[in-house]
Amino acid sequence: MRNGFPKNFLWGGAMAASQADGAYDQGGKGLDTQDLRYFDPAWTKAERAAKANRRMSDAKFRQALADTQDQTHYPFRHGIDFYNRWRQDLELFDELGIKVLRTSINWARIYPHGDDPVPNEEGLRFYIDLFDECHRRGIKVFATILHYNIPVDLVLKYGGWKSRKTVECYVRYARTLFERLGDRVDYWLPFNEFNAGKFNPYNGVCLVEDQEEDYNNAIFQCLHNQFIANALTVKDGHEILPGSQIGGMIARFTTYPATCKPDDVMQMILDDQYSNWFYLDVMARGHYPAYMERYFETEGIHIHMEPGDEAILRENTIDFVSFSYYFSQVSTTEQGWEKTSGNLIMANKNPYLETSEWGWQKDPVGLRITLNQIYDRYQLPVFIAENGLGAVDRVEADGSIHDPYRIDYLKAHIQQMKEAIKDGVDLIGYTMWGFIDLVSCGSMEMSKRYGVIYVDLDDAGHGTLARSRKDSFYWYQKCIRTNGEDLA
Ligand code: BGP
Repeated sequence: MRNGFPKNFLWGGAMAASQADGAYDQGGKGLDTQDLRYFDPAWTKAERAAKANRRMSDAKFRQALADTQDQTHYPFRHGIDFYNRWRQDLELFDELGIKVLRTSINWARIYPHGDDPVPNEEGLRFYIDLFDECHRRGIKVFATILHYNIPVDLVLKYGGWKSRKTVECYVRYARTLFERLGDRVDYWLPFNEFNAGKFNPYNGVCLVEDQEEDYNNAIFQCLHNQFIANALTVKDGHEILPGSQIGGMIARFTTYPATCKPDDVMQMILDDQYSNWFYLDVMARGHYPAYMERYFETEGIHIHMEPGDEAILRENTIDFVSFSYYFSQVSTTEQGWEKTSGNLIMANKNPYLETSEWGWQKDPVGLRITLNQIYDRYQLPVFIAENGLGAVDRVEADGSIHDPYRIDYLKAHIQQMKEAIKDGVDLIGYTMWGFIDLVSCGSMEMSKRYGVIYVDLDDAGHGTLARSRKDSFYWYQKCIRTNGEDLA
């Protein structure tokens, strides 16, 4: 039995370009789809949670294209200005002791319009410098090739992921990264949270609901195109960089039957298939699972495949499995079950669990369950690409930030990771989400903070942007230093 974390375990931190980098109009970057998401700092808590305010619409999309100078209502345009502050930030990351940095590359920095004839050298330079500096400090790089945001022009010109033209542009973009960034990257992830395409279609596949005649069908067509883009990227990556590690990722919605009633258990199996396994099954097993045929028939979904698609999927499967983990939920056939929020979805409530301030159900044991389920299903190395607690932090008069709630959350989850390793799971890394505060993806607030590093910025984009260490910084630093042994 393996007792404790392996010697070379990859402790790290995760972030994403659209939520951190800002500098939306610097360095030759083109406008991207996340730059268009509208937020009003004056919204009440209920308004911030309202689906209509979070989701993209045709009117909002058009308005955002016209509002090119406004940053107050478009928080992804400023992020935490990592683009201009990364050198100082890396000093702090190094002090924290992380072994790996997970961040995403912004497609619109490399190809501003998506289909440009040549890449933007200034964009490539940014990543070359950033990743070289990580390596110089002994920090490995886990690069997400696409964390939601695509160049807006691909949506305007080709309909985004509905079109094979976008697949072509994406594959060329990824090939440029393999060729130009090469072994500056240690782990590659073609797509963040693959199932986001279904559960948050604007983020995942850049669809605007009221622009679509058959929204659900368009979602699955886009997903198919992304599966092909993913497999072709695995192929190119393996050819250009032999031995490279290329993974697949989902937002994991761990689910339990609400009762031991057989109908609830069956519902759990179906929920798991449709919301989780489908996406990993295609990427890791290389084909559409049989259970989806029934789903597609019931839902009237028709996916257009091109000759050769099945072989592309079959021949180019992923090397490791990763996922984000924030909550669990229950499955039931009972109508009217109480709901609560969760990452990307509304979840059925579990009476045994407490929730975060945003209603997400905290479930450390669920992480052990998930690790066992995933490893058992795929027998591939597993990487926890995201996990963390979004909370409101208070800065004391002396500048300190006491966040015992975050320490408790991380501790409980890391303890369960340790248990999963004892269970035999080949867990290779953990990149804590938003280890430096950044703009929330779902609610677009700055006040929903995940970091062990605090960033002085409010929801309206005001603040000095100064970075400081929370209590959890010192806790995570010790955890990493002792390879997960000292969690006190
Ligand atoms: C995941 C995304 C991240 C991140 C996280 C937390 O779905 O990959 O980008 O933001 O969720 O979500 P939120 O920011 O909505 O709290």
